[in-house]
Amino acid sequence: SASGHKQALISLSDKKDLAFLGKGLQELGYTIVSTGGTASTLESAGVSVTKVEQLTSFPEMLDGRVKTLHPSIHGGILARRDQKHHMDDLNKHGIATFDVVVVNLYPFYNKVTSTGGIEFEDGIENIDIGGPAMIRAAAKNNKDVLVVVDPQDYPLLLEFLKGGGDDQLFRRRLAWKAFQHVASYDSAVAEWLWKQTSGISTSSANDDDKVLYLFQDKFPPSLTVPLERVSSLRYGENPHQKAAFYVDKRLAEVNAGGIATAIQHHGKSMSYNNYLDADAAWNCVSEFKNPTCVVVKHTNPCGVASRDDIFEAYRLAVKADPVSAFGGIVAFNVEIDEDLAKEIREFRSPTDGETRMFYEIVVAPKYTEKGLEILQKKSKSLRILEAQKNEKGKLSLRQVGGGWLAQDSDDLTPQDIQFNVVSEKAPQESELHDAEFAWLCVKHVKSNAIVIAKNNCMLGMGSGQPNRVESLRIALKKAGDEVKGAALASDAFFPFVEIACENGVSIIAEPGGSIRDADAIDCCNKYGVSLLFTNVRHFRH
Ligand code: 93A
Repeated sequence: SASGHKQALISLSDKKDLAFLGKGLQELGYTIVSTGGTASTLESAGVSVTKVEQLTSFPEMLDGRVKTLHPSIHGGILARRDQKHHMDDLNKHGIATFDVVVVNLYPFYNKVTSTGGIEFEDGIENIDIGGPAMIRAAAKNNKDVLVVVDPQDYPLLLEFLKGGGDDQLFRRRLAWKAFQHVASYDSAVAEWLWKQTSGISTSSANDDDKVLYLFQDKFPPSLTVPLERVSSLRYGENPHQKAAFYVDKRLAEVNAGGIATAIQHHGKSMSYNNYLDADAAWNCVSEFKNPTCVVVKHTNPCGVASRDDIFEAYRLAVKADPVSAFGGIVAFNVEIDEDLAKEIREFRSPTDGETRMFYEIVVAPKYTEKGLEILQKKSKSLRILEAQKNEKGKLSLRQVGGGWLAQDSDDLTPQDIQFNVVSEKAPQESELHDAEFAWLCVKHVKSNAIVIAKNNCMLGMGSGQPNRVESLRIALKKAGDEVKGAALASDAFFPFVEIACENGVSIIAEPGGSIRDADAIDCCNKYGVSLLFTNVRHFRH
């Protein structure tokens, strides 16, 4: 500092490792200046502190809203050491420089997401103003001020100071982290405030105050998604693409479930494509209430089966398309115990009855200890994931060149919609059930999507074809003879009813609502097939 002795400013809400930091700085000869609570904690740990009030000659006021917002603090942080007139200013007012600023903020995010919620006024009081001001000031003057916002960095800071503290790159990294910290904090505040605006009456708004009407939209005018890099991936979709994995901090902190926060118990590290496929498999299997197994390849379910006996469900899901299932992702919506794990380990490919099935990933909500142990022995590389069910109603984001698309997640269940019978033939209970099952599956298949299913089991699917008739042909071919008496679901308008009828399906579910609906109905009547209109389209692009 100006007088040659070193000063550190510490003001922390999260007092984790504060004693360690304080003792470390004191040993290095720093004078420590702190706000009320931080000062008390340091003093109880035997570290001597100067209170901020002593520097400012002002008490903390307005219930603590103004503690550190004072020239004695901000002058000491912001002054340029290489500008004589800056230092003259400090001397004139008797202000000493700070070399180190350690601050973390009021835990706003945890407060507003705490169970039971929080009153608007309480939320407001938890918005930190003085903290971000100090962090930003210190980060701006990073050339001469070290700024630390993360308790994990205390040991690094002390090491750095012991070594003389010359490395400008290290100082810039801390400054980057500091601005990142404040930015994600402000994002959380903005998002919370956005939520507080819904339901606010706009009737009092005058006509030229159009901006208020924006708040009746579901989506905010700008999105603030605090993403945190969890890991670097070995590569992206292809080996020549670099890649990393980010977790949405807000969702992770409120335990919103989903593949991003799954626990990996075993196996090679997750790859870019692994995340995509595991996500698809987990989303699909989570859809079902009964014990279900889903096999996914390249983000499409190629086998889906529900059974009271999960063993049988597993075998059926693999048998639906054993060639595709090889090297796929297997997901369960029930706990994997010892016996099921053995079955997964031992099951032989239905194609030759010999080769043991090989999978990239197993996903389940739970494992018994034994179950886990047995799966771990299946192979070194098998990734074993324990995932929590996705919370509904989450924002879905996808990237396009230069921008992002936002939408609600597609959370509709068969209970939310109506399967209206439009044919002469009314379906039997079991046929209706097959149609619902096929409809649930088709939601998870890339458009154009056709699913053929019967007795809680997917028999064939056609996905991703640029025309629907091709998807239909593929689904029929996969279902083979089993198509007779099965249900067919189409993700969107289905003009190829006749082909389906000729091949022997007994019930068809599609959105309906096209000018050619009458043709479809006539055709089903001719073949004695049941036709259901759902009024709901299920594109997945
Ligand atoms: O209410 S504030 O926005 N006004 C301030 O002037 C101020 N200065 C520091 N909050 C302020 N702080 C915050 O107090 C810090 O960011 C830190 O989180 C907390 C530490 O308070 P204490 O040391 O009393 O526990």
